[in-house]
Amino acid sequence: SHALGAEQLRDHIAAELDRARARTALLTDAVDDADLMRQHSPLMSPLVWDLAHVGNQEELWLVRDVGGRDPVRQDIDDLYDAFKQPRKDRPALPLLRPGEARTYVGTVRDKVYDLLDTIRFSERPLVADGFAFGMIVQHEQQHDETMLATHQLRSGAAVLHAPPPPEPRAAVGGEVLVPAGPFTMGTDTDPWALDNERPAHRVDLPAYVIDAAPVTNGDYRRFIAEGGYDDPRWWSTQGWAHRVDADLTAPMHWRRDGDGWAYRRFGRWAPVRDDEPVVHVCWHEAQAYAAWAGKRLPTEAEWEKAARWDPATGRSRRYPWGDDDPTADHANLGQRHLWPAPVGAYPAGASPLGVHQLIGDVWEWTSTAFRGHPGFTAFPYREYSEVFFGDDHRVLRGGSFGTDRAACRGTFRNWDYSIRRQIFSGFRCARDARPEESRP
Ligand code: AVJ
Ligand code: FE
Repeated sequence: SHALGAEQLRDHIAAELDRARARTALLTDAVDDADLMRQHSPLMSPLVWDLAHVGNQEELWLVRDVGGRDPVRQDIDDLYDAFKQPRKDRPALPLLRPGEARTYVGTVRDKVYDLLDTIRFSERPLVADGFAFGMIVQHEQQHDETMLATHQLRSGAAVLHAPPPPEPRAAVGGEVLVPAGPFTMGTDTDPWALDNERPAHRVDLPAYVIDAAPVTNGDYRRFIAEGGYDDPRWWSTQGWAHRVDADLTAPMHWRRDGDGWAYRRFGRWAPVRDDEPVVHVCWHEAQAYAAWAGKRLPTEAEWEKAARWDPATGRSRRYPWGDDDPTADHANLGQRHLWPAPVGAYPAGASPLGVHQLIGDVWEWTSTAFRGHPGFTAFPYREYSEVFFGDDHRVLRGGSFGTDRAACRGTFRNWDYSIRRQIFSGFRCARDARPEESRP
């Protein structure tokens, strides 16, 4: 949207706000009021908390800060402050009831449309290129993915429906060599990129090899069958302690089904399909699998070079396929389908070097702890990313089937604790190139 005129930018923002709200409505209208108020897992908020929190952030940033308008509901700020209210305590709070929450988010949104009619996209950094609006669009879409993860944890009959993802259209497998050399990581130019994606900077990497596709259920089943969960050799000290404590034996939502496995997705049991990327594994499981396979997880820089570097021009692009926004042909995004697509389903989304399904399907764990890029400055608030920097969080890249295209690009960074697997997390492996492989 960098080159858009003010009128086009306004239309683009309105369309993106509408698209996010339609998804929020779909996720929150799918269940009854009692279900909206219930906590489906101590890891998650009641859906009605996410709903009003989305409205409250929109009120804080757009109505009050950008617009300078009077508060709509200042009295509820503390209830919907994620830092003041730990997830496990949220169901006991005097939350807005579902009807009140819907009215609240609607009132806030009407004020935002009003503001959008008169706003000048000035040089004030918060509104330049519509940044604050883009931040709020991404915030709502991120909470929509969180709500989708809550639906996945919910017991009871299925309430979400979507067509299955496409079948494979290309034979994809093996590994891809990425030659040694520098590339540009991060961005200065993507107008809605968040603070942690900035600034652009050069990173020089030795030659490495990365899997052409995410690790599949079939691959992962071999790791289980060959005793991967019983052999501390493959696990880090911390990972093994967690494996024992949490009694991990398979990805979350899997159960044995005769000789095979089934997994529960959004209220329905389905046989585990070998050619789909594995999902719902924690960082420790990913790390142990990679060690068992004689490989390792990619660093975040290795992931991004594989996803963005164009060997023909040396330039870093927005996506593996180029600079164009994702379409349904490129990637499995946006809850269009309710699980990862089989490997080979998105040949049009491959990188020039032939790395597939980097965007969409599953968030991919990297070995990297979440920190600021060199030259990082928190914007517009420390609580978006900076307070999470450190060794406790690992970076995930690429987005899942539940990530909207507005909150997903070659530079986008997600993060979580290494024990978390209620998110739509998978991985691919990498390794150092052997000397005979890296010689031109
Ligand atoms: C970037 C997905 C880790 O959900 O905690 C939502 C996004 N930040 N509200 C999260 C976010 C504030 C964040 N993640
Ligand atoms: Fe939030």
